[in-house]
Amino acid sequence: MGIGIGTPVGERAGFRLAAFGAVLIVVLFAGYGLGRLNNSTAAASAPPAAGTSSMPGMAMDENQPHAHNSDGTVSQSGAAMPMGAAVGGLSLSSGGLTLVPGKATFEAGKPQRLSFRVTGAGGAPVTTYAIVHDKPLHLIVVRRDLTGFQHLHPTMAADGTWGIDLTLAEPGIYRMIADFTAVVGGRQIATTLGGDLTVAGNYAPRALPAAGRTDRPDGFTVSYEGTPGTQATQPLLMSVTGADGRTAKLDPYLGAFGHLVVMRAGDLAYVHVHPEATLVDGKVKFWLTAPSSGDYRMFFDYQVAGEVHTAAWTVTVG
Ligand SMILES: [Cu+2]
Repeated sequence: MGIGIGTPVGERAGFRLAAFGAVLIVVLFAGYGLGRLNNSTAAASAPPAAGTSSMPGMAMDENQPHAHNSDGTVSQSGAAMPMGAAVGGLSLSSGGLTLVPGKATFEAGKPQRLSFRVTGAGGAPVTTYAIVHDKPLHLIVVRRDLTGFQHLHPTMAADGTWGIDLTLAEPGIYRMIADFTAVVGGRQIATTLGGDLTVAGNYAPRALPAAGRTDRPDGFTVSYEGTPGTQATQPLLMSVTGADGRTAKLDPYLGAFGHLVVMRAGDLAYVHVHPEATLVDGKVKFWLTAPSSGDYRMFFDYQVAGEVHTAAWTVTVG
């Protein structure tokens, strides 16, 4: 993700409209994050400007904290936030695009190629995607009981077929959730589509772990401060402590110091949140509005010494 010195959003907007075509080419070939669509107005985002506050209706900086919504909009803290964040991943189709999985049945514990396409009007596969957080498409796979979380990055063949080797460890029904920004006819469509994958066998669903603030993945101690709610956007601060008891040195991962995926128990509604561009006292700061009351599982991906780890917590939103 590019780091640059920008001008205020208001000034950039005029330039952006004039130079949209040129910026789009730079973005697609140089790997800068594209600004997400907002109210169907295509606008490419210049590299983020430190201290810039975005306004509703303006293009968003991918490096500013924000949440991706299912309707192709992006909610950003600092902007007027709707009550209860929009959710995605609940449907095969949204925003005029459809997820078309290949073989969706797997054998427990056996690696198998997962392939799928995203089609637009008339069933033609989409082949152009914006790079968002260093990747053209982010794929989340999780079992219906919210175990077995995986965050993957498939690759696309020229004909628009995505593929990745996937192992589903245990029997059950899994959800695949594709999070991407398609470029169709010069328009960007940011959306999140979801479909089922099944593993035959004796499915023994696990109860959601008790709500708590500390998880210990791979020898780290990972905690969060803050209380997600539905009425307002709340800050969440994640801290990562190494086995030596010291604050771990986080590496940027996919253009941010961490990625937070929040999934609702009961329907696996998906909210993906990115943090503020800089650490706050060594902690990763997110802003989150819960889409409703209920139980959630939060998955926090972070990177230390070149390796990605995932902490997870159960959160009950009142
Ligand atoms: Cu990803």
